[in-house]
Amino acid sequence: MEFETIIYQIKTGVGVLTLNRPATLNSFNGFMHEEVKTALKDAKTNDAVRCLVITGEGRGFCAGQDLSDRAAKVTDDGPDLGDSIERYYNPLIRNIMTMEKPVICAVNGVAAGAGASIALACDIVIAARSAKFVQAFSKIGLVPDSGGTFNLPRALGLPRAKGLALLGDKLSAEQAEKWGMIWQCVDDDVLMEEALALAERLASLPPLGLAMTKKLLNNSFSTPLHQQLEVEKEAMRWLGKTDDYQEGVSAFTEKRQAKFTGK
Ligand code: T3D
Repeated sequence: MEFETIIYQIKTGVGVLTLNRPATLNSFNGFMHEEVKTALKDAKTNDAVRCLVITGEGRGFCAGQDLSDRAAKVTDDGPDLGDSIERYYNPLIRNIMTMEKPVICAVNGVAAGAGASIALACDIVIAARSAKFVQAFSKIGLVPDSGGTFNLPRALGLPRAKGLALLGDKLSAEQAEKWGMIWQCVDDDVLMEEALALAERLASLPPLGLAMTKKLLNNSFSTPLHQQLEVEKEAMRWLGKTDDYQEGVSAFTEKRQAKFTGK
């Protein structure tokens, strides 16, 4: 598929979506939102994609909204940012968090504003040692959007989420790993190699089980225990009848590599 503001490629079960507006640290304009939406739709529906990696071109991952689009006052009372959030950012986060496939964020450089929120919305975040996470919103009088106020305290707990969101300080990838906000921090030159290795591992695992695991974990913070136990039970009942469960058990007992089909 041909795009102008992103690169989207599929190889060995893995889709790689690269944000590609490096001159503005891959910040979002409306056109890039549309192209990302198209790529995410393909990743969601295309059987050739069993895991998606999102990364950025150049020295940044994503600096959130392109602020040059916001510099001019479009109306006397200012722009309707709620409209932009409803049209672009909220669907983007829903598309990532509800995709029935694992999404890895390979944070190659600074992730600021909605860029940081996108990383937090992904299932596994692996970051280059030089990368930074910045809750840039407070410096321009906004709130952490794109699920930031939801995912940041869940990843870090309230005290650290509040410190980062109110101060807008840069958080290094190393500190983010120490605090448990991301899965792993790796040397810059091996970031994509490591991200793709993780993605290929995930692409070879049973898709239905992974999709259900993601869903249950994402919902767990807003579900009471008795209900979560019921949901787990029903998931096990359903997954136990899949071909992939049979294949997994057979491969284990026969001491061979399993081959999962997603059925
Ligand atoms: O509006 C809506 O639709 C509502 C939704 C909002 C969602 C949001 O994301 S709000 C938050 C928007 N983002 C920011 O506030 C971040 C702004 N950027 C920064 O604070 C810094 O650039 C960084 C901390 C990300 C990186 O700093 P640094 O020193 O490494 O790089 P730099 O020199 O500031 O930036 C490099 C270039 O990218 C520079 O352009 P130049 O001077 O080389 O021509 C800079 O202007 C440009 N750039 C960086 N971020 C943005 C940007 N251009 C447009 N929009 C940006 N967000």
